[in-house]
Amino acid sequence: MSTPTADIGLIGLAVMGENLVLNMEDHGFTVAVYNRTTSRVDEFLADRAKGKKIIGCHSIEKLVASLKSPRKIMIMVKAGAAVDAVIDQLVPHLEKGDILIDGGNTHYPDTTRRTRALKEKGLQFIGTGVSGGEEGALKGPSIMPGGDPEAWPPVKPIFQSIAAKVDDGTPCCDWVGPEGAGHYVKMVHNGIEYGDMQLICEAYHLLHSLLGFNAEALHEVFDRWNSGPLDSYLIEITRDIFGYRDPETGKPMVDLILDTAGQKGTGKWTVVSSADLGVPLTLIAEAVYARCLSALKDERVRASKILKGPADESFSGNIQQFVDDVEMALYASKIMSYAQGFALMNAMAKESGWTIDNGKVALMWRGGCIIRSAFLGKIKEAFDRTPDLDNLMLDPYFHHEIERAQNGWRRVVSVAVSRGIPVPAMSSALAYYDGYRSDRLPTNLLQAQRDYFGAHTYERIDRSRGEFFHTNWTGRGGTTASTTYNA
Ligand code: 2AM
Repeated sequence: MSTPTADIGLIGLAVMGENLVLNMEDHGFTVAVYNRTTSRVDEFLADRAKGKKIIGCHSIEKLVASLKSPRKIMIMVKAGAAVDAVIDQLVPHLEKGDILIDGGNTHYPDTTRRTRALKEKGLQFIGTGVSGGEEGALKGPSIMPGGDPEAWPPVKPIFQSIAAKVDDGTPCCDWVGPEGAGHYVKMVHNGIEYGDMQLICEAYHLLHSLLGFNAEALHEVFDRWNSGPLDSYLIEITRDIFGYRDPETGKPMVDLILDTAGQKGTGKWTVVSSADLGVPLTLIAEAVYARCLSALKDERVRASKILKGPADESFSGNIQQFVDDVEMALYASKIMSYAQGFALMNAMAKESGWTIDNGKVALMWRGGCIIRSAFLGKIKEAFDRTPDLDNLMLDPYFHHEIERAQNGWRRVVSVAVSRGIPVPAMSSALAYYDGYRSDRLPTNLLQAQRDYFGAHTYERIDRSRGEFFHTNWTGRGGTTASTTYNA
């Protein structure tokens, strides 16, 4: 058999897989490729891979035999059972020290399970988030690898060379942490993406429905916002969407699109994890539920004929001031969303015994991925100043920014409430802010209620923490506290 020449192998030639292969080849790596339906391999070799250092393989054996040692094989197949199936096919052909990399949108517990199982077989596993869509995969994605740390040094030069780069050339790819940490961070990235998109949609709703801005005016507003603190990929594409007209009808395309959203599950996973860990992730949760509500299209159409809103749904005020206020509401809410997302990652790291460096994560998200923005550069700076920052809001830069934005933010939420425009993400973000900055919440009453009906006990403000009390509120119940009950 000839000497193996490939630096890395890739299995799964759907668009993301193909684009990653071309990106790797473009950076000087020889890539061996395999796909279950082998005609895909031939089509790829005859078309986009033609004349490149790409070795087409019709079997797993051939792929493995083409690879230099330690073998590095990236799996880009459908998340779930397909990944396990491919791993099972590969394992008998591998040697100790070989490295498998799952680059799909895998749920992080699966990555933890696979990392442990392969370690027992002497194999090294990486589960990596890859963000940036098809174009990112080709030109420079954000890459978030986690798993077996021993696997990282051999993979690092390949991943860091194909990743997006920030202005000073730093790659948007670094080691995230052990086990499922990489896929966890990618999941939170997707949750934050849900939040960012929902906030933009709420801003659009206000400007369009309340102020009557058409697509052309919206295009201008988003163009302006893109040169301020909201400067980001999502604001930029939103601007371009408003500028796009349907070639058939000549109407703004956005006006012709049905208002029901789909979702693949990563937003939901993020919210479920936040509930498991007891970390408020209110804005992303609202973003997930806003999609669910949008999907009830027929029900909403029926309800719209029955349920009345406020008598006055018009806007009376300074339009330019309100547009600026909406920008500030979007900005401040976005700060809340990222504050919650990073707090969630802190909690998960603590729970799992992982170390997740928030500054590195911000840098990985700074370029290449869907949520890339100038704002993430500021977040990186905040974590550089205080690596163990409890909450982004406490960083001096961000707390000044919130101060600057909050009057506009409050005006927008109150106008939206009084005029009947739903702004679930902006308003829940504000409630989180007001809750987080409260030294006393009404939870004293909640504790009294819990103690009243369930003898769940409470602590007192005039006694030391950790001392628990129970009151016989009615004079009828016993004095026994339900100390074993902990909900
Ligand atoms: P296919 O072309 O043979 O369908 C995205 O669906 C990618 O995942 C495709 O490359 C697809 O291969 C691959 N894929 C899906 N399920 C698979 C499985 N069980 N085994 C191997 N590859 C799979």
